[in-house]
Amino acid sequence: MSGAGAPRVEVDGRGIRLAVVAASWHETVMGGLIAGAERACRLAGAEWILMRVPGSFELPVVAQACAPHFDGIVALGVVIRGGTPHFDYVCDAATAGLARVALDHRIPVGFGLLTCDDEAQALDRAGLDGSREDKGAEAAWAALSTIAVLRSIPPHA
Ligand code: DLZ
Repeated sequence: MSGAGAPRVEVDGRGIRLAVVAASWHETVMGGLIAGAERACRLAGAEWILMRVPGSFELPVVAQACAPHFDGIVALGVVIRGGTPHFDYVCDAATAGLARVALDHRIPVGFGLLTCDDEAQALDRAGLDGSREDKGAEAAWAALSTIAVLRSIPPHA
């Protein structure tokens, strides 16, 4: 999937509280993703708290626990393909679990899970100096924008 065509979104996040739930594998990349999400929250005027989980597989359960208490979730993780099918199991479980949290709780979940063939691909998307993309910020903007869309739906539409 190409990152070309990503929208540049201006959002007003004042009064909004996000839970940024971040995995802990691949710490350099995670540092970039977290910094990007926090930068986006700060620019939008939103509040956030950061929660670290061990791996991407643990993102959904903590997102689920946060859902009743926040306006939106930003889920961040990096999974790098190895030589076994483990990659597919972790990616599928994290993706399906986060989508389920969003729908079950009707809460926006910014999807900042990088699923990469190697570390170079992940670094290129981490919002670090020299990265081409900033997926942590994109995930936070997506959550904030979707909160605004949900709030704009007329009650009797
Ligand atoms: C086990 C594992 C492996 C091999 N690779 C990654 C990875 O690249 N990224 C990541 O976020 N987590 C990885 N994990 C850990 C699993 O997500 C999970 O934390 C463990 O299986 C324990 O439940």
